[in-house]
Amino acid sequence: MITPESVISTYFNTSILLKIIPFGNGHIQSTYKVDFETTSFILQKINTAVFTKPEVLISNHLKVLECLGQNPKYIIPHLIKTSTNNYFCADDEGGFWRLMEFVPNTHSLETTENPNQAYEAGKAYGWFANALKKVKISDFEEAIPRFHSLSLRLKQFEEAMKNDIASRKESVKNEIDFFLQRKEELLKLEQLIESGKIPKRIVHNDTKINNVLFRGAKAVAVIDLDTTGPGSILFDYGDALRTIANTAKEDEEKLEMVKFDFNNFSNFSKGYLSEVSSFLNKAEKQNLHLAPSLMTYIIGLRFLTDFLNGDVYFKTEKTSHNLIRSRVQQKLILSIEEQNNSIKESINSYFK
Ligand code: GN1
Ligand code: MG
Repeated sequence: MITPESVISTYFNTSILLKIIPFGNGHIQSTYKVDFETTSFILQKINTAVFTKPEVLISNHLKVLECLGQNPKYIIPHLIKTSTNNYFCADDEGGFWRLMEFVPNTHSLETTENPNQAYEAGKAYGWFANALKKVKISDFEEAIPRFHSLSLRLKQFEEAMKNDIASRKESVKNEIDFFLQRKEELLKLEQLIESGKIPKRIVHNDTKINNVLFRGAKAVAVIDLDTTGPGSILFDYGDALRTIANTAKEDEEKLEMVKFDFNNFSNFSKGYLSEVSSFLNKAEKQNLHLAPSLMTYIIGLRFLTDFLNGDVYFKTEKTSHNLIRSRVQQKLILSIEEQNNSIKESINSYFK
């Protein structure tokens, strides 16, 4: 049987291995921390049902590192080669593994604890977009095609409703209505992205708060390049605010705790926009304020779709986990809607 230990033996002599433990809170990959006496690594088994071309993850990752050159301002963990000089390990059971550097003395956050963390995360993700602004889009392949395409996500949602495979549709009528009521408005925004008025860039595509690593109060690393590739700056800006400005966890059951915090929003924006504002075009600047709703909507819709499909995509720890996550996104959208004008004004004031 293939175990993390047996995989590690294709990289190193395991006689000096101390321990391997499950690590992190990812919803897709299986992640382990591998400890040796003096160093540690992150081992991941790629979910090949989600990433059907796992080699693409490797080539995109290497491309990012190449573009950033020596000593980038923030740490991006490097990939480690096996003893036979491969950047991944394909096991005998069809599993696909990769090993990365572990960034010592850092921690990740599930929610923002203070406005400075929001600012720091903004600087880090803004730096990432800035550092990759000149790369050739065609050098990257989409690990998951049309990952943040609203029309694709709506199609999958409609399909899930039609099939109602887990017989849950009746129980989530209100949630379904919530998303259906808002789709037309957001599809207009997608149109600007599809038409190229809002340009394609190489972006991270999964800018949750927990994909920035902090050392003390400072953001020092950007991790999880799984979906890095073609996308829009709106995706990264909006998806980051979805967790960074959320006063509660992504799966908070007490919905009254979920709010879009204006202070964290403006601190994140200050950091992010200081890095990207010099190269954004007019359409990007004019539509940035819609990004938090768009991304919170897309991910909330994906959670609801997975709930309807019987929880087959995201890892879940309880029966209603995806529904809870979706409800949190809905609550957040309501809170964003209440503050729409101030959000727009605040963003506009950066560009004056
Ligand atoms: C997934 O596995 P993780 O936590 O890095 C998902 C993201 C969602 C996120 C929601 C490949 O990311 O798109 O925003 O969950 N990744 C994939 O927390 O679907
Ligand atoms: Mg991810």
